[in-house]
Amino acid sequence: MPYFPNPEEQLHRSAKQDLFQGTDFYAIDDLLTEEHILIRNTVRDWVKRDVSPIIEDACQRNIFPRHIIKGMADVGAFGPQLPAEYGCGGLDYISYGLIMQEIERGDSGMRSTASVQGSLVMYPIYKFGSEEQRNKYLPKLASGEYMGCFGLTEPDHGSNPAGMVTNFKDMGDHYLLNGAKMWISNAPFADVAVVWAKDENGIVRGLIVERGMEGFSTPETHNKWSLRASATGELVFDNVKVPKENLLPNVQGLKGPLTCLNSARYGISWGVIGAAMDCYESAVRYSKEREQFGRPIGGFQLQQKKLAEMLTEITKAQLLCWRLGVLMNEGKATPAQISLAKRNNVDMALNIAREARQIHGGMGITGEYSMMRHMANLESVITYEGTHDIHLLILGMEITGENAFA
Ligand code: TGC
Ligand code: FAD
Repeated sequence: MPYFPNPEEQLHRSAKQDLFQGTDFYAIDDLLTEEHILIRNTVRDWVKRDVSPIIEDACQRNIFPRHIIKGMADVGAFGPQLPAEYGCGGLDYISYGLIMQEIERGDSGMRSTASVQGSLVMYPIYKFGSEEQRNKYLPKLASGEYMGCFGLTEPDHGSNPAGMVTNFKDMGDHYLLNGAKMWISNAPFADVAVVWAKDENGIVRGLIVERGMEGFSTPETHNKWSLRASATGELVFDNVKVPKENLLPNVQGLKGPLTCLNSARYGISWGVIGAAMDCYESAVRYSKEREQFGRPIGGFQLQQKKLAEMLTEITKAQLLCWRLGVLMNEGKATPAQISLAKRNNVDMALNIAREARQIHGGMGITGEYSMMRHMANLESVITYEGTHDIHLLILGMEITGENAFA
């Protein structure tokens, strides 16, 4: 993937007008503040201007459009929910959700870049890092000067991260890190990696690994059919000497990475509503324009059923997210509540992408429309940050008290 250097002019800018309006059947805007709406509209305008025209070409050609990082930082997509004193947004969780929604409306891969940076790299440094680490990394990550990635998954440990084998030894004046991580978003270009590894007592700890450290490499993962505008790779640690000051001091155990996932999974719950709305609105327009048997296909009951069910599911997902956002703001949201929203909303968006694709007939499989791209992207989204099955089991444990993982 030619993600770097990636001059903007390499990408074809489509002249097709982006007609997205935003779906709001239950006047959910009335539940938002003026600031929320301003933030959402700012990101929506940016996506229309800078993402929509290039995203189809970037995906088709498997290019991460690196030039948009600055714009993403300028609209406040990196760590919007973290304190302003570190150069972050100082916003609430509903603002964060709305930002993710608008970016994923453009493309799930773009939202991935923002989610990883904000929830999986900046958040752990803020929550579990020392004051020195916060001051060193957060302002640069917020501005996009540094990009980060999050290494939890390993080749043999995906759903079960507790089994990880990546480890580090205390060598007196530094740590020696060995192992490998797989399926890591942003890895091929990241400046810093938040890496979860076991210490000599088998306790999971977080380390900040920087590009350029000897023995650290980030080979890219090729031939993806999904998230083609997002760069994915491995993190390989071959006797990497990590300075002691790069250990995150304030967390031990698997709850460290899982706490970060709560924030990222929450963002995904909102993000996928964006992808679903994009597919739904496109299907509504097409159903009014496309005529068969002498009338618009939107006049046929079968197509109306599809559209009515899409609108119903989007509206339910929006209400779910809004309420979850309030609970997040109050510090009351539980991991199981977040699992329910991530699981429900991703599945909802994937179903809508499939149905909307059908409404577009043969045209639906082309890059003229966004559904096929959203559909392929959402196959990753339903797998990462905990698979659809894993979130069901988390809910099952919450309901019954029985742990199906053990
Ligand atoms: P278990 O024994 O249940 O828990 C271990 C410790 O963690 C605590 N805990 C949590 N803490 C905070 N938030 C949560 N959601 C938590 N869930 C559990 C728990 O209380 C315990 O704490 P302590 O103090 O007692 O030690 O753990 P388990 O080994 O049985 O596993 C549980 C399971 C399967 C639910 C969990 O491991 C899991 O969620 N697996 C899915 C893995 C996953 O989501 N990986 C994501 C990788 S990152 C990624 O995909 C990024 S994609 C980004 C993008 O591109 O957008
Ligand atoms: P497995 O865990 O092997 O699961 C395979 C199947 O078995 C799934 O259907 C699963 O639901 C099922 N299964 C597993 N255990 C059980 C069980 N106990 N009961 C019932 N069914 C079960 N990881 C990171 O750390 N950082 C990243 O930035 C990151 N980015 C990613 C980007 C992409 C594009 C993708 C595809 C993945 C990314 N991941 C990342 C990894 C992702 O989190 C894992 O793929 C995911 O957690 C699933 O792990 P796995 O692929 O090993 O599947």
